[in-house]
Amino acid sequence: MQDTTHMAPVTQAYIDKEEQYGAHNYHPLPVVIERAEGVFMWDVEGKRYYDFLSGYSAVNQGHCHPKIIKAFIEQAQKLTLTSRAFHSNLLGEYAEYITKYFGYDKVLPMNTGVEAVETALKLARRWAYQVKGVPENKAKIITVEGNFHGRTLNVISFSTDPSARNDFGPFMPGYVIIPYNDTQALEKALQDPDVAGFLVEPIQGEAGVKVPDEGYLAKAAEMCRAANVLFLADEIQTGLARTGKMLACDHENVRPDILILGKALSGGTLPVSAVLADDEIMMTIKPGDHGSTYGGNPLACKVAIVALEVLKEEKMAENAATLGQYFRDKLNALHHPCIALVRGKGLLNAIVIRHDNPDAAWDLCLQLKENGLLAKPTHGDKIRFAPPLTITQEQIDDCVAIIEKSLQAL
Ligand code: IF1
Repeated sequence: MQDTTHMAPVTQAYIDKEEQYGAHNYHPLPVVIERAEGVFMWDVEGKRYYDFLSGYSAVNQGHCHPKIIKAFIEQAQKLTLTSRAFHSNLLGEYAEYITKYFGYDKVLPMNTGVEAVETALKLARRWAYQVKGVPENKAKIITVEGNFHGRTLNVISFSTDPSARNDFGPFMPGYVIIPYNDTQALEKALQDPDVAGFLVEPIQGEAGVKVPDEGYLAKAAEMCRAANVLFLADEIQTGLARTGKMLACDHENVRPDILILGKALSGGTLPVSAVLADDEIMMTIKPGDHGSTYGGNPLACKVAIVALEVLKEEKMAENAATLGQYFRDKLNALHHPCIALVRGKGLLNAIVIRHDNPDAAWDLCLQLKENGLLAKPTHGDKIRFAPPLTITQEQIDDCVAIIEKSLQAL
């Protein structure tokens, strides 16, 4: 897409250097950020923006949350990594804290989201062979169209997005792909006795914030239980208060057999992810069967405890629920011809742009940037709006005014 804006020299210099020496695996908005705090980011020219992407939901607690940063600095000056070859004084404390926080027997700590997804898939297969009794190498995982779970070769093996798969083959077998939000398709797929698990995002983030029908998750979980198949919830983006509940599954009182967390688990400071499950599943992993250099490192443990604490202390799920509804109502009240649809839950929202210009969503994001709000299109005609959960009603009003002003310029 051609950028129509001419960047100031200081910004352009940063962009040029990145282009020269960095892989071109992204197409960022032409803005160079050098500082952030709470809901705000400042670029190298000192201009302030509202952050409506929140690091893809990794900074739910707001940028550089003072309590999280304080814990980070104190721990970083003491002990950052022991590896799992030795115990640390923090892993037990963290494991107890997070398992009690979400109500599971055990946690397997990892780093990035996709590592947690890979871990969950390995756990489901291991459980299928050792507990369910699926024949060796026959375990299958059911997944859905439009899924996004990360970028490793195994995970893109079941992606339905050509740009995520093209020229990366060959792919991992053992995945069955069914339509999202379709319990009849799930019912059929569950008839296969070799199915180990069903992996699903409670709301599909990358697909453009696709919210399934009310009751879909509960029905799916019930059908999995009846078929002795594990329900794996990828809450890496929807979890940790983003959708107005601590977990998106909480909206339907669904308790996943395997819960996958990431992103905001560290409040945007370093990669921290986690897989939670009960002993029947988790204890199929024996010493040496799985691990990672940084998984469960003391710095991550300390930061994750505080990142989880502040979600509750500052009632971020409640704020997301209230202000998310307020935000959607105000967008709908614009009755703007370019807004075909507003959808989302809590503060995970998106608009679908209606415009004959195929680059309309991108152009709108450039206008929003000019007017002091940063957001990014996903899959062409959708723009995700996901500010930190610390945002206030006054700031939402300010941002809706920016969105309205920017739409006029389309
Ligand atoms: C990119 C968006 C994409 C995720 C869910 C696992 C992962 C993600 C539900 C993997 C990561 C990030 C990755 C980033 C853009 C962003 C993203 F939906 F959040 F916008 F791609 F879909 N499950 N999502 O959303 O976690 O390994 O990245 O820590 O890859 O471009 P990760």
